[in-house]
Amino acid sequence: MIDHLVYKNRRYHHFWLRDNCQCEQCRHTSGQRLHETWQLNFAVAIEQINATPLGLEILWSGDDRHRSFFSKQFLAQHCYDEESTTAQQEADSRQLWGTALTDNIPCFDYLKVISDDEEKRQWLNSVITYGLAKLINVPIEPGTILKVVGQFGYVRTTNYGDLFEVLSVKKAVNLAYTPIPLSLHTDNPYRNPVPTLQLLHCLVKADSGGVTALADGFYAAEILRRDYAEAFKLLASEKVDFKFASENAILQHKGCMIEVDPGGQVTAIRINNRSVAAFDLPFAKMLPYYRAYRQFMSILQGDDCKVTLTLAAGELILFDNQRVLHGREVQAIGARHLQGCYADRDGLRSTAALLNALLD
Ligand code: OGA
Ligand code: NM2
Ligand code: ZN
Ligand code: ZN
Repeated sequence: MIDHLVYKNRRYHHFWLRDNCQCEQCRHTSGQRLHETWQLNFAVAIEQINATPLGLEILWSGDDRHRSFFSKQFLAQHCYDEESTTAQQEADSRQLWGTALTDNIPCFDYLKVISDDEEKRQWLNSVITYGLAKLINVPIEPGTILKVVGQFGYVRTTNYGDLFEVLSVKKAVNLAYTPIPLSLHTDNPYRNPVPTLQLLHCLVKADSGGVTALADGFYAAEILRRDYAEAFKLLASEKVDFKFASENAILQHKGCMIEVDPGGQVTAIRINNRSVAAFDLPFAKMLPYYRAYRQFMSILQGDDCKVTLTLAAGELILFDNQRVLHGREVQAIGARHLQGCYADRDGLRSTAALLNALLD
């Protein structure tokens, strides 16, 4: 039995077409589906088909004699008869980067971003493409970081607050709140879900030290996959535990240091030397896992991946916390004050999509 048709050299299953009927019985004015996919006749057949200059008209056989119309634009947009998947397209739109980005970090002016939609769109699209962008001329008024988040989305409040003060304090609950250097990491891997975006805003720069390190974890993961395939496999398949505990929070989550989707695309990185718990792996995998972890860290911290910069007062970085690792190098001398804040990708992508639709 024939279960599909061919239109402009692409195959479309009859059932897929019936399910995606755009008529007013099948779609609410909001665009949302009205019929229940699981209740449609799986053996649906076509009685009559008409190719017009605008698209395809179909009369379905059987009792309901339903009529569908598919515009040629709709069919072109949804030609699933191809190798490339949505995940692949998403990965293709990313620009992986290494140390060469040092002098080319996407950089925008706060005042332009808040007053010009085109500038804002480029800022947000940079975060989607590179996983990070820098803002300059951000007022050093405490709390401004919340206004920056308000430009594209919503604050992700955690046990650290709406925003957190990165300052050296006496009784620190986290190494963050000491002057100690921090190797490249992603924040909060002990949380599920992990905050997908992070912002760091410099209010006061240290007299010396307090250097910011950044690395594209997806780029480093591809180097590991190419040069140490077994190591990549271990980090992408064995879960380890991450933990954080203080007076007001007990957090724990198990995850892979490199997360991949079923198609093999890297989707997230979880690295945090401070908070990864004692490895609890099968005996035979313990040393190979350590070796793999060390290899990945040396790639990340090495000369090919890492970018360093010292944030000046009024500078802010916004980055994807599941892709771009950050760290702090060289013990800070003198007062240093950053404000940090978490947010999520969905809000940023939504704002970028609205601006892209408006300005294209
Ligand atoms: C942190 C952190 C960065 C810095 O606290 O997790 O990455 O520059 N801080 O202090
Ligand atoms: N702070 C800065 O994920 C981490 O524990 C990194 C987070 C305390 C909010 C530090
Ligand atoms: Zn219909
Ligand atoms: Zn951090």
